[in-house]
Amino acid sequence: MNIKIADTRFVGTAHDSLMPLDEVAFAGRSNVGKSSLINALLKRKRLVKTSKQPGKTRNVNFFRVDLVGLPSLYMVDLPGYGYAKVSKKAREEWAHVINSYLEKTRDLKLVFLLLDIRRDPRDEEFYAVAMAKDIGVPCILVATKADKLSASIRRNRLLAIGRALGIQPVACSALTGMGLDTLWKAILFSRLKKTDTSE
Ligand SMILES: Nc1nc2c(ncn2[C@@H]2O[C@H](COP(=O)(O)OP(=O)(O)OP(=O)(O)O)[C@@H](O)[C@H]2O)c(=O)[nH]1
Ligand SMILES: [Mg+2]
Repeated sequence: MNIKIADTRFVGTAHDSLMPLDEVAFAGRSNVGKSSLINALLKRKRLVKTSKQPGKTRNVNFFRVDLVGLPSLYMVDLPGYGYAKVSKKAREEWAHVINSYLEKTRDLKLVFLLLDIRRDPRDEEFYAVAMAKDIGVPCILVATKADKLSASIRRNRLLAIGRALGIQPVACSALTGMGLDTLWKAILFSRLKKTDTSE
């Protein structure tokens, strides 16, 4: 896939001041690798801050991506859920931030739901899949940190996760670049489809 990126930049944490463009959101548990995946897709090392300390991303962060020969879009880094040490208040705040994003967005074309390839899906993942279905946005399951496993264990994990959630995951690694091409194809395809069916 020959995607040419002309420019990428952080443009804010709220829709209010932004011009409308297609959005692709990255959702998933804290520390699963959302920010790293955006950096990898955009071939940038430190556009999005990553951290060994979970719960780093608290806001909805918009990154504008200008592509050569294709319309611009936003990659939307959502705050990570399910960090065990976070208080009830922080969890409620998280739900509020996500819900107000979903209420405001008009241009969400695709959700990447990230899950660490070594972990089994839990309530939050089932909930996120159901929510995407509810709002009518295609959801692609991304099994992150696939570089941590050998090929045979990786295959077994993908099958197990796929069986549990009813969606076949794409194995990805921000480190080796595995799966990134497939994600770019999904981004391009989701935008084409919407354009075709618009009035
Ligand atoms: N081996 C490996 N490590 C990864 C990969 N992606 C992310 N990591 C590591 O996982 C940790 C968390 O990555 P982040 O990208 O900050 O995770 P996040 O989902 O944005 O986390 P929050 O912002 O807290 O929700 C960092 O130490 C990353 O270096 C990957 O593909 N392979
Ligand atoms: Mg992050």
